Amino acid sequence: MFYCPDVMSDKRQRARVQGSWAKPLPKQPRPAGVVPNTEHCQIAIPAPASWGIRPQATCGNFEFHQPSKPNREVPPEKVIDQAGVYEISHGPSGVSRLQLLPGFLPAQEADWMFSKLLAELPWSQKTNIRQGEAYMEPRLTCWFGELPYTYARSTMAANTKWHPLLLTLCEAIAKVSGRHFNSLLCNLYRDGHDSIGWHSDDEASLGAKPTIASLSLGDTRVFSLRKQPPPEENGDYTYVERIRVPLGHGTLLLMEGATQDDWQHQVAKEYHDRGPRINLTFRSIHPEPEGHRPGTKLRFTAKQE
Ligand SMILES: O=C(O)CCC(=O)C(=O)O
Repeated sequence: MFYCPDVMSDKRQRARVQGSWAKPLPKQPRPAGVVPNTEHCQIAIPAPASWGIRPQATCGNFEFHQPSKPNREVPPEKVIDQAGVYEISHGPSGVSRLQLLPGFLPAQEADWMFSKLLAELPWSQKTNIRQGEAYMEPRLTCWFGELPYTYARSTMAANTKWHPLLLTLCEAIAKVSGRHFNSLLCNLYRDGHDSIGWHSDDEASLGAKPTIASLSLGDTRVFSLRKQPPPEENGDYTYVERIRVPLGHGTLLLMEGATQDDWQHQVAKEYHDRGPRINLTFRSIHPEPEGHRPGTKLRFTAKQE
């Protein structure tokens, strides 16, 4: 900021302060940071040197210095919507990998499977605990597996009675992924207002570097991922990388490697018309070590609904 006082403005200033044509103001000590230059201008030196502007010898002759702290840009969100294998990050925990297979189920097969599972699975609304408060999940779920599954301080009892269609799907997915799954969490999003908050599937019972196979049926919803921020960001996700993966009818998504260590995922609410959607997430659950609290996270990321 700089300004050029002249006689008139000096008079105006005196008038405003003390009445018409008052005596000149006594000379004020110069405020810190204001230096007269050789012409009629004064330069107010901004206090922090990091702003990058330095006083110059003559008025109107400024040199721009790049601020020492460059502006940070929020990385643009990436979109994955084509079939393929994507290494989304390489970090100390290893490679995080997504495999997307749109059309894993042909549309007609996906249609009748969706209707059957919607009608025949034992859907219910689970109550979770967050910060000591109970809340209902904004979606319906059911669980199949030899072992109970605990997350968000609430346990889904073991349920060994698999629907025959789910057993067929589990085998088909094991074949394409080369992985064995012993458990399945089913989610039913009744409309766009149902959702699942940011979380990682990193409960100790899933073991290290779990592969999660996610099959979608029904209306398309956006599956979003965001990278875990480095420790110096203190849990601030503002500048992290983000990816969106639209998951349509019959699409299979595999999350592999360090994805659950280094990324979180969610299906956010959508406020325009969305029809029902079923998501089946096949996992492998292991008994938790003796003395280990069920449902404990490998890191402390709880689902935020
Ligand atoms: O509905 C989806 O696509 C994601 C489900 C999910 O994140 C989960 O079950 O942990």
